[in-house]
Formats: sequence, structure tokens, C-alpha cells
Amino acid sequence: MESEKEKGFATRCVHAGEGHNPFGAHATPIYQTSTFVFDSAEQAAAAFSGGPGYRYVRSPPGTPTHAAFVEKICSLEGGPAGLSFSSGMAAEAALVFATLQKGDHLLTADVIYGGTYGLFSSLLPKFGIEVSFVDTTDPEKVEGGLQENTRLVFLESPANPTVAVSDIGEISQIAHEAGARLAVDNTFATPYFQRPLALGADVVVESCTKYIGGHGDLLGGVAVGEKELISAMKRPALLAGGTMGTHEAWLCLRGLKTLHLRMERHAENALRLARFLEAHPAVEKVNYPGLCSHPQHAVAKKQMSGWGGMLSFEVLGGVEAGRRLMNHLKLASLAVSLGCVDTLVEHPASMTHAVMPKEVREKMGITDGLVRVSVGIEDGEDILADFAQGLDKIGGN
Ligand code: LCS
Repeated sequence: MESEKEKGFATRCVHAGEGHNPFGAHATPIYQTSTFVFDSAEQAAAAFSGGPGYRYVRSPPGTPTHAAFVEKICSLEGGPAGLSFSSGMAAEAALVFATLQKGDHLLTADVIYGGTYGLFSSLLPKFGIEVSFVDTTDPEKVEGGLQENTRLVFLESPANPTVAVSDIGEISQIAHEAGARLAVDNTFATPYFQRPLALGADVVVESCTKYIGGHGDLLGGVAVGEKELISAMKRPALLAGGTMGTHEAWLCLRGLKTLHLRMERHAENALRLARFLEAHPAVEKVNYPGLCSHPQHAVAKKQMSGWGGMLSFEVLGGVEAGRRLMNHLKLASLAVSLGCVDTLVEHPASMTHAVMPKEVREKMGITDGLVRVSVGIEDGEDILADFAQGLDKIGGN
């Protein structure tokens, strides 16, 4: 696309990365192949010694389908380079492989997805990497947690599952002054509502399984950021695997074409549900960045252009009441994952964050009674009606 940078977000969702198609195919083709054929031994040798061209699909950039997807997401995140992966976890694993080595320190947010917590707390220390967890909603605590050997600061904002918000701009300055890089997991906000690179982050990682794919039918991950860092991630991507499937790359490319439309509706429905729950007598507390009661509402307002589709809440009566509610919901499905067109509910303490010790969880607000909702793009009234009938059942049958 000509002068792509000057085009609006929606136009880039639709057009970026598209159109490099031989034979004039309107939709980018799925290059369902595992390897590429060379015209000559010389061309092959050049490709394998760092030259351009496609080689073997595990070797970035994979196929032209992957390249189209990466070009589109780079345009949306506003980053110069990117890499696709088989899952968000594979992207995170490549990030830590590329940026940390024995003796280095990772400073990470305490509220993060349970899988990420597991990678950081149980796998990295096996390789001699020090890891510490800090409340990144307080930049002073980030500053206090930095060490001489800190090479990477990692955070999610909004964070899974409490939707805690961290000040990306302020933390990037603190990290950079200490010689560390800042990585931000942008899965909840998506580039539609938040662009961490423009706020000062060095790299963005995202689970494409969520809003990027958008329909709950794939696993994928992506990293976008400064060229040097993304280049360093190519080696772990090649050698540890974690390659995005070609069909998944195509589904992500297609999913992104409607990201702007879906995110608007997710956020509209989520705000309605958050307000409804906050006013409901059976609900103790609602976490949603768009509510004035959210402790980092002002930071969210500063760095996000919308509040997203994720919220969590506690019902009166704790875990038992929460279970009764989830068992009585009819429209919303009880499932992990998020960012699908349909509404999903889950119980972080026993599902997505079960890997965290109870005392660790509770300290950061992931209580036994917390219920997380990924608000879908159905009719808002139908979502509200489902939660209304479910909450009615908490005390009774
Ligand atoms: N980052 C965040 C914020 C996530 O929520 C997840 C997965 C990941 C990274 C990892 O991505 P994946 O490898 O699954 O593509 N979150 C999940 C969740 O909340 N329920 O199921 C998975």
C-alpha cells in the first residue's frame, strides 16, 4: 500500500500487508508448503547466509502468508519489525531467550497470565536467570526492584485477570535509565486501543489466540519492536521452533481486517456490563479500566484510546457464589481463553492462574471469588440479561 503510514487505523487493518500476490489473487494466498525451491545452488547459498528469500518455514519469515500477517501487525502496532509464533507463550519464550542469559535479572509485573508466571518463575531460574515480581502499577516499586543485572522489564497492561494498568511511558523511562529494555504484553488492549511502542516500550508481545485471530479458532503469537531486538529473536524462533502454522497466519491476517470493528463492540458491551455489575447488589467489586472506581483509571485514560473487552468481578458469597453464577450462565460459555466474538467466563483461581500459589494470587487481588469475563460482540442487552438471570440464581436454586 502506498504511503501506508499516513492512512488511518481501520484502513491499515484492511489493507496493510495485502496485495503482494502473484496472479492477482484478491485474498492473500495460503502458502501451504514446508520448504521453498531455489533456482540455483548460488541462490540457495545466498539465502542461507542471511540473504533475502524464503527457505524453510521454521526459518523466519516463514512464507509470504506469514510475511503479510507480520507486515499488517507491524503497521498496526507501529513497529519496524516483527515475528510470528505458534502461540503467545512461544513469542515470550523467544523474547527471554533473546534478551536474557545466565546471571541476568528479569523484573516482571506480579499480575500476569498464569502461563507467563509459570515460564518466568519455574523455567528461567533453571538457566541461571534471576526473576523478581513487582507491582508495576506503582512506578516507584519498579525503580526499587531494578538491579545492576536487570536486562528486561516485562509487564501486561491491562493485566490478566485483574485488568490492573501500568504506566508504560513512565516505566519505559525508568527501565531505559537502568539499561534495561521494556517488553509489554498488549494482548488485552490490542493495538486498536493501545500502542506500547509509541509510549516507549522496546517490544510488544501478543497472544494472537485472542483478539487478533478474534474468533477462538486458532493459537498464535507475535512480537513487534525495534529491529535489533526482533533480529535477536530470530535465532530462538528458528532453533527452538514455535513456528506459526501457515493457515494460522492467514486466519490472523483475516482476523485483523475487522479488529477495529470488533474492538469497538467488545468495549461498548464491556462498559455496559461493568456498569451493570457495579450497580448490582450481589456484586462486591468490579475491575474494569473504564470505571472511575478503577485505581488506575487516570493512567488508562492517558495511554489507552478505549478500555477493552475484559473485566473481572467478585460476587458476594465468594467462590461458591461465583461457581453458582458461572454454572447458571446460558449465553456466556465457561472457558479459558479470551478475545473471541462470544462471551466467555472463567474462574482464574482454579483455571488460568491455578499455577500461582494461593498467597501469591491473593496478594494481587486474584481472590478465590474472582470471576473473569471476556465480553463478546453479541447484543449488549442479551449479555446483561444473561448475567442478571445468573446473579438471581446465586442465593437460590
Ligand atoms: N499473554 C496473555 C495476556 C494471555 O492472556 C495469554 C494466554 C498469553 C500471553 C499466552 O498466549 P497463548 O500462548 O495462549 O497464545 N491467556 C489465556 C487465558 O487467559 N486463558 O487461556 C489462555
